[in-house]
Amino acid sequence: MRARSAIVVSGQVCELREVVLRNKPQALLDASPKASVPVLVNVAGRVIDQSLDIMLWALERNDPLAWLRPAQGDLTGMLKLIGECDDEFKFHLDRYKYPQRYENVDGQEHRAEAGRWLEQLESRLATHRFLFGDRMGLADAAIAPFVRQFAHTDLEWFARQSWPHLQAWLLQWSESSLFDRIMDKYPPWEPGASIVVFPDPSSRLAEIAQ
Ligand SMILES: N[C@@H](CCC(=O)N[C@@H](CS)C(=O)NCC(=O)O)C(=O)O
Repeated sequence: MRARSAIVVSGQVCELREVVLRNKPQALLDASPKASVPVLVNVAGRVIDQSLDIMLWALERNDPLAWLRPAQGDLTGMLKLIGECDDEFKFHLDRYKYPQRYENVDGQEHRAEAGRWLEQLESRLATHRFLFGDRMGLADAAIAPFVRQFAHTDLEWFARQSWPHLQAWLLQWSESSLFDRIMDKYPPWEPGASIVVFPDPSSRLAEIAQ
């Protein structure tokens, strides 16, 4: 989702191969033995297998909405916050969402820990519409998918928390035209399948910029 958002915004055009994780195609394992998604193979054959690196690859090529140059702060600050999200917040999110996959884990404790991290997002969003100022940036696009997963684990509980700015930020993102584009569903790829172009060629950047 992260990677797709940056690909759409930067205007890169890719061949998309949808992967079902319980049935990973050999072509994925050949490209990246780590076998997690997303993986991007560029035209020179470089394999990029971290979603944040795919975002940076796309935006370094073309960044028309200045996602790498936030209205407040800088790229280093955004990368630091994204790093916290990927390490600390994601650790607790996984254990809140799937406590049964871990030994001796209390999902509610991890929800509370993850919630503490969200408090700082709430404070940031109390002063600006987005995490680094009044324009959407890399940090918003990289972090929102995980906050959405957290919210959807128990939507009623999430709605009861006094995080009005965070809730409004998440709603705004999930109602955006960019969100619609990146949530499009595709059939799983298999060898010999016809090429699927992403983003859909009818995509219009002007809509997304709103
Ligand atoms: N740090 C990686 C994490 C990627 C990751 O964990 N992807 C999950 C799906 S969202 C996955 O592919 N897991 C492998 C599996 O379940 O077999 C990134 O951001 O790209």
